[in-house]
Amino acid sequence: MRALSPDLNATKESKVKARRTFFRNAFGLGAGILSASELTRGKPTAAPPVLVQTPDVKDLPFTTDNGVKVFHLVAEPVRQQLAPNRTVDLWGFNGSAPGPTIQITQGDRVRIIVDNHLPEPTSMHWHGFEIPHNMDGGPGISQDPIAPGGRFTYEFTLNQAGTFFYHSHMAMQEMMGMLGAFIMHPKTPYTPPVDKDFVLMLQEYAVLPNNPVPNSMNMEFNWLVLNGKAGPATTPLIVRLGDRVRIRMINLGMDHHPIHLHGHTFRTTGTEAGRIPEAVWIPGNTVLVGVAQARDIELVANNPGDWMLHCHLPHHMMNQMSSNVGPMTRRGPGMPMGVDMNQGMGMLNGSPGAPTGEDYGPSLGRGMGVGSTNDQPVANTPLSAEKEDSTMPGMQMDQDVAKNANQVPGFPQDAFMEGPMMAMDKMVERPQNYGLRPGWSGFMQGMMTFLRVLPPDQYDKVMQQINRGQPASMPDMPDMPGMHHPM
Ligand SMILES: [Cu+2]
Repeated sequence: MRALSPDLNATKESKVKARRTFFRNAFGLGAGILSASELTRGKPTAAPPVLVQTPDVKDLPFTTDNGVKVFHLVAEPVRQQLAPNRTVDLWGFNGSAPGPTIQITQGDRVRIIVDNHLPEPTSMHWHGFEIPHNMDGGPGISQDPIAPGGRFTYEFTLNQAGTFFYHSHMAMQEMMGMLGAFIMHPKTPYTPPVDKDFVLMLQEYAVLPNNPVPNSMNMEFNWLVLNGKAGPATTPLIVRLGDRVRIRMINLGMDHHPIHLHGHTFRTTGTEAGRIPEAVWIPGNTVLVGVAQARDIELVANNPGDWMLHCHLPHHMMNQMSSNVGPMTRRGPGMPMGVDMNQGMGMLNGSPGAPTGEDYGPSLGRGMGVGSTNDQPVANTPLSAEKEDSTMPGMQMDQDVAKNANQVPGFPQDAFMEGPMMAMDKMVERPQNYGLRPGWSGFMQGMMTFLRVLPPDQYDKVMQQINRGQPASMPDMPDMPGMHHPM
């Protein structure tokens, strides 16, 4: 039995070692290391596949038992920090949501032990796998649900290749985070080979203010995450100028996400069912990743810069969506409890007659009418300096707005969307962010990250820091030091 843990944050040396171990395991060799030429015998143009990197998510190690790769997944409640000062209670696997990434090679036989540490039954579905029906994880259909405290062992041979995923097949549990990537590397490597291969999982949560548990029934999502992190807490994808890059995106949620990359044209090269033949690769700079779908894109990173990679739905490029919940997102008196619908939820009417008036508690919902006379005073944040000071002590909030701003229909929009005025570079500091333009973090929210295409010297500098393992600092700080106005 040999444990494998390709730790992507490890030193270069240990990474090389892990990669060798991976290939040794992947190709079923107990001893000896195959050279690249041996691996690709008869295919001189093909290099061995690189392991995928899933920023902010670990890989799942495995052991081997008579040639079977054995994985162990634990379904459990997890605490997940989506962004500084926003830690929520999700359900996931092995300590995170999404759960750890599984990487295997086409042809592998795998055994996956699933333990249920949730307070209710669950199931594990292998999305798109061509496996026997009794391994499909359909609760009540192909098997009994896995009882709380129970275990189910799945075992099957995988002859497919591509970007796959696993998820709970209990619908509401999916919306609590229960997803993970399952990458099947092809037996014969794809051509052309890529230098970097990334996985991004797209999820969304509706989290009411002052409440750490997502409302899985809600249709309005205010936290949009990539690999469990919302911008600016997402970890950028780091590539060297000239690299060929693959980015695999997986969507499990209630919305489709048009993912847009700046500065490059890519080809869509794969779906949730595997590789698309090269003759029908589609060029684009935006790819729609629908619910339950995966899309692989590939590009040559030939344009240096810190390029935004993000969902283009405007509401998915924000955090908190405080427009609808007003001052309750702040540290104030908290959510009023035990009052009637009018007083407690602002559902009927009140003073000054705004359904989401400042005096009432929050509700997420459409049509709150930013720009109307009534809603202006409470649109996105308390607009008076006194109110602001009282609700956000310690926060520097210089507001660059015109003197007559309140007379302009439509005001406020982005100036008060918690973005431009709330840069937090220091709070999300990590090696991958090294050298970004000061104040950048005020403009990266929700389903947003970077593809950083770095010239060799900058690339080496960032990689040095990554290899040194400089820790990311994202503390929950009561007074939010480190926040600053970027202007
Ligand atoms: Cu989106």
